[in-house]
Amino acid sequence: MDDSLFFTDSHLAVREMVRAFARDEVAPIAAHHDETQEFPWETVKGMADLGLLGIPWDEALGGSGFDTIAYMIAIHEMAKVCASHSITISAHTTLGTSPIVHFGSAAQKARYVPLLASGKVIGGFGLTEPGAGSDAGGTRTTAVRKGDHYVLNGTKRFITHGGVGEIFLVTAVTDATRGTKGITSFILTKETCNLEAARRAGIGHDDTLPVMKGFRAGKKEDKLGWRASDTRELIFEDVEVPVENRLGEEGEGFVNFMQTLDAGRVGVAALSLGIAEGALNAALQYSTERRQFGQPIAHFQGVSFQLADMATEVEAGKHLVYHAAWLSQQGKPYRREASMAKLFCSELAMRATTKAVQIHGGYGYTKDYPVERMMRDAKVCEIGEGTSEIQRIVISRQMLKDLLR
Ligand code: COS
Repeated sequence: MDDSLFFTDSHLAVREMVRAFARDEVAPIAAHHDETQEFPWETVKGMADLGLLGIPWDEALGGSGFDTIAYMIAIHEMAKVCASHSITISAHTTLGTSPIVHFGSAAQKARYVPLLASGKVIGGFGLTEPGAGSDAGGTRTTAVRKGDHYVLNGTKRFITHGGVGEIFLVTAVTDATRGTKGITSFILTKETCNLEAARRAGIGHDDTLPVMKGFRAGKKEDKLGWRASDTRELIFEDVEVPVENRLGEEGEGFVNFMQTLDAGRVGVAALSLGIAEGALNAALQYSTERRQFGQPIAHFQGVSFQLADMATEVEAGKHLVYHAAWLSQQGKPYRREASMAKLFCSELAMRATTKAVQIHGGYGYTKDYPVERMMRDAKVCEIGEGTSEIQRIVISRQMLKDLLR
């Protein structure tokens, strides 16, 4: 894709900055954090210092004042090197901050967005529950109004930043008779689970945020991929949440969260594209160095055709991702395009990383090369923020709606 199709000089400057940080700071530690599952506080602090945790928000709110395309560039570039760092940017920004930016009151924006946009505090989004995954409307968490507060009870599952985060947007049922229109969203706060590491890194904690009694992180997931990203349960036991922490009106939570996921899906598409491109770059490089039968393996058509297929699909993925980001930036409808980009790029990430491991042969199956991590990191892209099956539902429903209009 020619850079000038979607990118300006300032986009290219963001790309160079993220590329350099990913190469110099993230690449050397990615395998270690994948192995240990430790949250990479130091490099997350580095990302915050570069403004990568608030890229699309106004400077008045503490953001970097860039646009959606710049934001997607950062996710894409970071994922070429480390998917866990990339999902930290995406989950924190779209899932953990954008609902406040888009649906919050002026007071809520002023209170929470500067903390999140600067990266001082890590944010998260609590939608998924043990019994409500693809069926997001099947939420069982309840919020009962009692005077000037609500009382929340329930459990969320697979929540990115569940342990390390302090600010969360969560859904709960306020009126069980109204289906998805009885779901409301709230802003909840707690203390990070690793205060010592947060203090050491100088990020991830704010003393002025209330620690809500009964709100805590649960079990940390031991995952196949995205292992440096913190994924946990969130547990609510009679948590008293002030009415001023309700996000929007009662009953608006489901639609607000669905709109948030539309944006999140472009982010996961950009992340998937980054993994695929990272795998392509690694395979291309390796195929020129590895010699068998007296020549570099890139000279065998069995290898070079696979590289050609990967490069063609990466190119197609770029058009889908940046077109969806451009539509969103222009304020045009983009739900269908977001799902198409997510569906194509997440499945591409699996195909490309599998091919990259194959091209590396036995070495690709070891931790001596990053492609095995990339292959593990790719799988969840077909699952998180809506499975491939859900994307097909969203796309086909939209097509039928357009036909019957
Ligand atoms: N933007 C705005 N409104 C939306 C919307 C969106 N993206 N998606 C749904 N809505 C609205 C619908 O228009 C409908 O409103 P009306 O009744 O006024 O028409 C309402 O929300 C309910 O929608 P729908 O009937 O389509 O809900 P379903 O229960 O059938 O669920 C799917 C729709 C399956 C698409 C939804 O549950 C979904 O996306 N599930 C996957 C959840 C997910 O991605 N989880 C991963 C979280 S990881 S962070």
